[in-house]
Amino acid sequence: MVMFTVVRKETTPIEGQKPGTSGLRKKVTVFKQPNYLHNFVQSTFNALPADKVKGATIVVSGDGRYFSKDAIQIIIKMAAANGVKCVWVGQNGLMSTPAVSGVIRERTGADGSKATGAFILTASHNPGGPHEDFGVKYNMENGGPAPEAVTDKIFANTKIINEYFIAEDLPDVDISVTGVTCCNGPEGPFSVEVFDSSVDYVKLMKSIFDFESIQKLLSSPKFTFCYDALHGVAGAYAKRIFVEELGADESSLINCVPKEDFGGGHPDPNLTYAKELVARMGLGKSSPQGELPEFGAAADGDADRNMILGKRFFVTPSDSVAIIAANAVQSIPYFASGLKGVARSMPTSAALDVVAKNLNLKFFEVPTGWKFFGNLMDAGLCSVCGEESFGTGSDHIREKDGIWAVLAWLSILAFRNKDSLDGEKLVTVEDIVLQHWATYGRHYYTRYDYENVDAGAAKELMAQLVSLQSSLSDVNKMIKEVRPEVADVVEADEFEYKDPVDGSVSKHQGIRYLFADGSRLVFRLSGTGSEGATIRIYIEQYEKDSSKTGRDSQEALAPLVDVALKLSKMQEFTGRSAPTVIT
Ligand code: G16
Repeated sequence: MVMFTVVRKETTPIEGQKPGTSGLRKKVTVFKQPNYLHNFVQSTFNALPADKVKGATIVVSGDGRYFSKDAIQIIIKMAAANGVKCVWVGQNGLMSTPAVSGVIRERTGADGSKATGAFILTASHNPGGPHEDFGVKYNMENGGPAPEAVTDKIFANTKIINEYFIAEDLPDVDISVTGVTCCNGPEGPFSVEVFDSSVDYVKLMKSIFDFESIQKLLSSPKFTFCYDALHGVAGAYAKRIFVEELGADESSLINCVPKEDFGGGHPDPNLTYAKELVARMGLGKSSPQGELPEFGAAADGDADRNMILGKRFFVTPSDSVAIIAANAVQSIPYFASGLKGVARSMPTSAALDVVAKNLNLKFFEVPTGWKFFGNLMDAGLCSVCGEESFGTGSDHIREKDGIWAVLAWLSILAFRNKDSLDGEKLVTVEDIVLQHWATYGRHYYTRYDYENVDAGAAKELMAQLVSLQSSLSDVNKMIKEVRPEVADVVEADEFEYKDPVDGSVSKHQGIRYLFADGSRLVFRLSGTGSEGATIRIYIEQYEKDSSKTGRDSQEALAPLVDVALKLSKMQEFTGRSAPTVIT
């Protein structure tokens, strides 16, 4: 058996290792700097309780982006040197973020152990490759992202670190084949188990959804389907689930081979970056040849995000979570006994609020960041949650789950069509959304992103928006100058959240302007970029009158957009005359 020794290496703090909304995300060139990854990993080990490291089992895997394979070997060696007993790795280093969460919660190792946490190597929807992004985040024993108390501690540790530990003489583990590699170190046995995580994930999905009814839908000649993994890790699960388990045609899958650089694309499932799917679904500029698929969906790099499309129809993520919540009990066996509650992030539209009110469900509004949902779920307060940023999920794990969201929609479609599969016409995605609006009203919604803006300018813009909040009469005067038809602002603040479970308080979670007619403008700086700053403007307007819910959303929201640009002085501060992405 291989023996290894532990080496103590001296190091010095490296600036800028503050985890963002979801882990530390930087350019690969930054991560490759001497000791950069080592410092962050050691700072993480030092931030955890000793028993979650010494003698523990941890998961190390990710979306397979460039630099993952090197990073996995480094983390295995550092784990061994820090007294971890076993490291679980997905075959070829691949494991989607939701699959990692499921593995932590559900899997039992060959030696009967359970994992206490995971290093997830991903920068999510950011591009990959030698000059693009890499990322590391740590998930806890509940399967969810480390809470702020832990990420703050990790950051504090990065500022004082002076040593790290590594088993330099431990040979690289072949992560391309499944199996267990055992070795011995100064503190006893250490092993690395490589396995195919799609087996565990399929089992989990089968315990939630009625695969038989989805299979019936997919086998109907009237139902056509298209899934785009944008060359992210979702591809590793899509074939197993959609083709092998549910009988979809292999041609339904596009870009489903995971690639280190996502095929040179931007693995972000939105109308701008999921170009091929958008064109296939008839939402592009030119009309595609032949019949359009009935249902389309895309995932991001680490497969926790999703975009849902119908034929020539886009479902906003805010509507998607509301529709899933409204239909979950009838359509998805996992929820048959009812929902414990629902939750959304603050900038997400209030479509879910209306469902919660109508169905008399507990409802929570949390800051942006999936970690905030975890506490609610652990306390049994929330079953379904979602975010405007293409994240939807449930308490089956503690991450958002892209494939789960697709299966949820397929379940709703299967339920709605259970008696019409042989009939004339299927109930479509668009039908379901229109019926939803007719029942609950429509929240017109759009998000404007200004990417890679000068960080100083972005800060000044935000500070200006905060100072403006001290005089609503000035604000309303400015609004009347640009768009007299827009309602008055009646309240303006910075969103602050007190976690109802542990009482922790998160401040400065977005600047809000709330209007008399229920419309909202929200301004935030993204916490997931790797360079410069990204300013997000979230624009929302509620329409209850069902004769007015069919407008084009950009047209309906144009007055509020003008107001947002005026209040923020966007062009003045950033020099930008248009956003980088509109969703
Ligand atoms: C992460 C978080 C989400 C958040 C999203 C965007 O997702 O888990 O909760 O909504 O970032 O955050 P921001 O607006 O700060 O960029 P992911 O998919 O990037 O891990």
